[in-house]
Amino acid sequence: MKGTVLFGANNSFSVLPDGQNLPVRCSLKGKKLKGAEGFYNPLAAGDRVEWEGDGHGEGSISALLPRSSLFWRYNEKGKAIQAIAANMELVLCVSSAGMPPFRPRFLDRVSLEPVGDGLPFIIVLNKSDLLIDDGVHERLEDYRRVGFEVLETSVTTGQGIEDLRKRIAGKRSAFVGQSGVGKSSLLNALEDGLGLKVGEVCEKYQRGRHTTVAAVMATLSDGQTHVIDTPGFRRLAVRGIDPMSLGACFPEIKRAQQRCALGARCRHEDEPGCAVAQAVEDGSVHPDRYESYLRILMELEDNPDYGRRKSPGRRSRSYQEMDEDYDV
Ligand SMILES: Nc1nc2c(ncn2[C@@H]2O[C@H](COP(=O)(O)OP(=O)(O)O)[C@@H](O)[C@H]2O)c(=O)[nH]1
Ligand SMILES: [Mg+2]
Ligand SMILES: [Zn+2]
Repeated sequence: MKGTVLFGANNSFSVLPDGQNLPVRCSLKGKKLKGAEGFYNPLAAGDRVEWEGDGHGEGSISALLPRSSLFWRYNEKGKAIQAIAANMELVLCVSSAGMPPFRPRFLDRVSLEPVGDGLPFIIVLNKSDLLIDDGVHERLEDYRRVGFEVLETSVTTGQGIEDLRKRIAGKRSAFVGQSGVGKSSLLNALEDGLGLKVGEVCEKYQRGRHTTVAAVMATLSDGQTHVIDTPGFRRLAVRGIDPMSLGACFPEIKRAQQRCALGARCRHEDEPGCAVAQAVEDGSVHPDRYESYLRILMELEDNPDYGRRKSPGRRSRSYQEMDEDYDV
């Protein structure tokens, strides 16, 4: 039989059988799951699986079915890809106007996979009831200019919740972002009975607590809209992108890079005749987006296992130093 993974970890998963509305607790059949080889974890919320009942109300999963999309992160401890949400049609990156502070560089990192995969990527600025800094407005305008959709929401005042509901209606979407920005609160605001756990933001560090330990898929009462709530990450290491393809994951850099003198060989760092550097000068690429690009480029070049081998001595800044900017 086929079913969809709602949540789970290690060897215990909640699977919703096709055509039914009560999930079944399933374990994995055997040590290695067919189809999940090479991943840090075998299954993500939203995964489609082949499973069979054990006759006592539980079941076992025998195979992972092919994924139409995957949101993943590189697990630095496990040195492997950790699957977080699967088979979604939209990715929403939730950020907040404050508590924790708006982190455009984190947002840029999150955008790479969806943009690279051609999935719609929507920026949600939650907590818009808090004072929004001019700098934040400026960056949001720039994201709109680049072509991203931006929604401003507040769980406190209800602003934007209906727009959000319309945007995700009938689709399966993944809500990602730092801890404490209000992902679970937003989903609970969409529907009363969803009951996703809401955490507090630690005043001292303005960090959210990691209340969602693994991603959870839930279905709204229309029966057609599926949402995946994911745990917040403080850091998002980027791997798995060929450094020479990175420019194409930034829509505005993609547009500019076609005019680089070196053509496809240009890394857009300090090459002569680089049209991206020119675009930064004339304002069509925001300097902060360009900075994101350069940092991620170096990170990819520094991690040859998951990208092209770097040429020695090319790095100008230490990786540690760069890290701190997106470690909220
Ligand atoms: N002021 C304000 N606080 C919010 C809003 N949305 C969520 N919060 C608070 O932010 C904290 C973290 O929310 P939570 O949903 O757990 O964030 P998550 O970690 O992204 O899932 C909680 O204390 C929420 O009450 C909002 O729109 N405005
Ligand atoms: Mg949460
Ligand atoms: Zn260039």
